[in-house]
Amino acid sequence: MIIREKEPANLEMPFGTLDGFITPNDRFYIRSHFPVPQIDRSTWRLRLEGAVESPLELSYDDLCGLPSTTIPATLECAGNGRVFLVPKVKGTQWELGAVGNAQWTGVSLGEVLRRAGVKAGALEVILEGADCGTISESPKPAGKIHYARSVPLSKALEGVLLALEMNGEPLAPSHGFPLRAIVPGWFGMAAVKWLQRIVVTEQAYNGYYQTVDYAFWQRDEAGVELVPVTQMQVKASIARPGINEVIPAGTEFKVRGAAWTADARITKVEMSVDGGVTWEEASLGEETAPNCWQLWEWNWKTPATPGRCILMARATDSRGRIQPMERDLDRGSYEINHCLPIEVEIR
Ligand SMILES: Nc1nc2c(c(=O)[nH]1)N[C@H]1C(S)=C(S)[C@@H](COP(=O)(O)O)O[C@H]1N2
Ligand SMILES: [Mo]
Repeated sequence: MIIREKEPANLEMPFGTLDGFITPNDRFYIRSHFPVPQIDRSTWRLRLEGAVESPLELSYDDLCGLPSTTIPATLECAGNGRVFLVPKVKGTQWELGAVGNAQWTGVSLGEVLRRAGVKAGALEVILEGADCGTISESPKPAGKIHYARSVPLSKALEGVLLALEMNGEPLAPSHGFPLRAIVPGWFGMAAVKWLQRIVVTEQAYNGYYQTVDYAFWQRDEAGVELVPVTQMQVKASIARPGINEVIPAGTEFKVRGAAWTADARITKVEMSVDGGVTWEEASLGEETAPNCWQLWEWNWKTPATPGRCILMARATDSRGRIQPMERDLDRGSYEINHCLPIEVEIR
């Protein structure tokens, strides 16, 4: 793993090691804002409160006793690829490896909400982690805050998982033990780790991590609005070759990577070796699942003459969304899905 920050641990998967549909736990990126909270499984409780008929308090064993499901889902940090942005923006300088795909096992959030009985006026569900700390840059609240994010009630009732296990093992402390949320199709920031409290609210939630942090500018009839980052954007990423890799001239090289989107299928991945002038279609891997990446590969006949070469991948999804060539500046330091140039050397 590549260390982007030592404490709290922010670790990136060396993306060139991508070699299967499922990312092994020890190669799954870690993104934490605060130190890992100390949690004792036997005294830990998940509280569910707010606009519900009967608030709940569930222990680890209570959750293990509820009906369980397993779903694969890809998590991508909303800042993945940030190191490619020019001029440089603040935030963890991820290269390509702040993304992974795992099997998540746990209880549906909808199931737990139905047990508590959601009141008629409910609008959103806030997910709060046990981790907390102070924010260093303004604007910032005074003192310590917990990491928290919300999802709309409709999403919370359908398709959010309260995960106890990752790839068949109890969650590691760094990945949110004992319990985390998985919001398939959304960027990683929604997948709140170390869950301790779920609050059903009748108002839109405007917490730190969806207003000041993890928000971007959206343009519509209303003008320009600051909105929370939610869905992952269509994207193909090149795992091999790596940046500045030296590749023999006049040979065949297997270019490999992964592509993903949200609430749609990847229908096409194209490759360009001339900086985006001409494109050729890559072949897509067999393994697919909703809101998961899909592996792809493309056989490259490398140039006969030595020199520099710029590779780019471009994904299209079943909703007709195509990766843009240019960076959308309204997205600030998030949602980096324009075609990224991977420069290599032919020798
Ligand atoms: N409680 C809590 N949950 C959190 C975070 C955090 O700092 N605290 N980081 C979020 C972000 S920004 C990402 S990208 C994912 C990363 O999950 P991972 O560390 O298991 O890969 O967790 C999310 N959940
Ligand atoms: Mo993230």
